[in-house]
Amino acid sequence: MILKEKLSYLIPEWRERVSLLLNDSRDCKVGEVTIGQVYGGMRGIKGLVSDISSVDPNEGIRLRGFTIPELLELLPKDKSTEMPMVGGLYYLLLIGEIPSLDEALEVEDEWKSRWDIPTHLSDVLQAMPEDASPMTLFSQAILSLQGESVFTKKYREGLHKSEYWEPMLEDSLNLTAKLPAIAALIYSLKHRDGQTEQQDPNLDWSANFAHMMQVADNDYQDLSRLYFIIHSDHESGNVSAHATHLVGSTLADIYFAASAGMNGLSGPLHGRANQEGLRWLLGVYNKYGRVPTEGEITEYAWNTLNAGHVIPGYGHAVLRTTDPRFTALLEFGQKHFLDDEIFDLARLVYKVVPGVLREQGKAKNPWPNVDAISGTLQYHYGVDDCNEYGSCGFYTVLFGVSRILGVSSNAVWARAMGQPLERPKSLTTTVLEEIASQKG
Ligand code: HAX
Repeated sequence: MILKEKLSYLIPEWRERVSLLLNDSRDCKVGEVTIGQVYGGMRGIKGLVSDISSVDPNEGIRLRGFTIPELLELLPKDKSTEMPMVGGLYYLLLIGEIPSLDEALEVEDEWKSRWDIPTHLSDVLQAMPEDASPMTLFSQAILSLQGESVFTKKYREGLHKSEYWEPMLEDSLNLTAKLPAIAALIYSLKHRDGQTEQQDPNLDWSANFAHMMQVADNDYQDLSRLYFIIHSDHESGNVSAHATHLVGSTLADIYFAASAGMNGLSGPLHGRANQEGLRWLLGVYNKYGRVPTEGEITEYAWNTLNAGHVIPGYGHAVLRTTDPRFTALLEFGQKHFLDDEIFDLARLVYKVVPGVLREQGKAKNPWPNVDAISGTLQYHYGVDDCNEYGSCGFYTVLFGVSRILGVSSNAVWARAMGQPLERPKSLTTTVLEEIASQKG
């Protein structure tokens, strides 16, 4: 298998590189920690490693060194598609190089050989109560596959530490292969009759998802490719990535680790901001029964802030500029949607809300993140976040499908590099007060 071959070649070099770094410079300081950071969600503390992606506050995400526009141009595409294949992205995340078309297709084929979901998974999801959120189903679906973990089986058999990454790669491929079918099944259980289309071996991973979702417009295939590429990784300190890594650091397999990550993604300050973002837009729209004026949006935004709520989709813990993932989706919509009032509203909100947040003066970043717009694109194609019984969260499942590409790539490398159990130190407030008084 191509990924295993390439990784077998790369991993020894990386082990040597890191071992040299640690031997020569173990005590070299990378920063200092303030009491504000200890009490402030560890914002900005440099304490994690990822060579797979990094976020610059003023530029945004780079995946393996490539910006989003670069990825969309360089990753291999099939002749008839506007957006690249996600198989190529997964190759890039794992191997660190842009693949050839054949290499991307090999990953796609690898997924096809592993994409069947077991009957018990559907049974588990069907048994969930009606009001269970789609994210609950998603997390359960992942956990329900845990019994198949090759890593856990090999670990029990006594696998040598240096080989841990191999079954981790197997598990990651097995899990990622099944994600489109799992997401489509969840959608069908929540919004239709619980049945999904058969997967089509002539389609790539994302197009198969669009096919199983039964979205008639072919552009949805390209939106799916774009969506799954841009949400895949956002360095390692965000909650879904960090939770996955934290749980994985105990040598839990990818099913336990990714499920934990998805539980983290479900919060409204993180992945659920995509449903909150659309809900906020629909709230403004429904209040006026039309696309409101800039003045009306300003008033609505102030009402949100004055009620003690956040404006979903705006602000970020790291970014200090418009999120390039937002821009990529904006450009897609501008190209494909001639007439869509909710999408137009999201564009208008982008003109207004940064000024409101600046005037309020609290948010360090008044600019939109990806969640300010992503829901409008799903909504355009008739994919809903909530069903008629008020069970909401499908958009976050879509975010999760993509995020598992990133966290599983990181998990393979974490095993390859022997990253240890994560265990930072906590302090009492009394100790912090003592430190503060000593420093004067
Ligand atoms: N609306 C209103 N207030 C906001 C705000 C927003 N969009 N963004 C930040 N603030 C407020 C914070 O709540 C905080 O207020 P308090 O001092 O009263 O606690 C203050 O501004 C300073 O916050 P910050 O330092 O700028 O931001 P944080 O790093 O603490 O938080 C968040 C980053 C993303 C959580 C924050 O900007 C937010 O809540 N945004 C809205 C929710 C959202 O869009 N989340 C998705 C983020 C991207 C992501 O992870 N996607 O999955």
